[in-house]
Amino acid sequence: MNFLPLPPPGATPLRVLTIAGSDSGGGAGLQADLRSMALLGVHACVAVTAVTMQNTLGVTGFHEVPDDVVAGQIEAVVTDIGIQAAKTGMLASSSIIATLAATWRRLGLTVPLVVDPVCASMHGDTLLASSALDTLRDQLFPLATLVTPNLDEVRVLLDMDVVDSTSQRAAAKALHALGPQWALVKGGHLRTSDRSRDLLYDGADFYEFDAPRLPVSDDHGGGDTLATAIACALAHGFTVPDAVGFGKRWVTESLRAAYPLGGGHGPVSPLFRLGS
Ligand code: PXL
Repeated sequence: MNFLPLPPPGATPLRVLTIAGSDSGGGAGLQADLRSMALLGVHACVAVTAVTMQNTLGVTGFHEVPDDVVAGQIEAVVTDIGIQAAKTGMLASSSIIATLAATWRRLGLTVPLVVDPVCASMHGDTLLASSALDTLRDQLFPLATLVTPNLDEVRVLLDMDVVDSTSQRAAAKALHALGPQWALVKGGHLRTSDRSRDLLYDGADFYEFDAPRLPVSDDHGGGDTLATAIACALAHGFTVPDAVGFGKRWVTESLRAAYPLGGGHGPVSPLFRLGS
């Protein structure tokens, strides 16, 4: 596959900020984001929102980072290092989301923002308080260049069940109506198809991204890896459809390279990029 161009040694790379939670097991969350960013030749900056206690079997709990510390990390990064794109993952609470939205506006940020609306882990453990859903929809979605829910998140956010391509289109329209410039409804969890079809919508046109459904149970961190690769491509100046196409290829190859770990679900692995 064609990768993003790597910066020559010694040259300052593009910078992408991940605003996300830590996964102690190293499979998902900001650890997944950092892996993909490094392998895509991007300098990763981080605003940690929460520290989860988890392994491959599940999340046993998490500690939220105070709102002012989340805001302080973002401000420290953008006022010195500068960023060309940002992405969000686990945001934990309503007040962290409100703080992020206010900080984004206060700093006058205009770079692309990819919002991966993480609500729960793959085991169903809560990563976002249900009281935070209104704040996410009302305050963060309107700031987003792109929102990337999976079908479980569509159900929680829109109260819609996606079962086929018609309902996937309806969900993309409903999601776009909440204010992001682009909406991507990921079809990977639609187990009735042997394809994984993601649908992108900008209020006018639909774009479909298709890949084979891989029989992989080690898929921890797949959504994070997709959103991160999209953010890195946007930092390079890709259009949103081209960035999503690149992200889809990146996560598909990372799924092929996923490895078993612990007693549960292992992570997708962008280490394929290093070759063998
Ligand atoms: O994959 C979504 C995700 C994001 N961030 C953190 C997570 C998970 C899933 O478990 O733990 C911290």
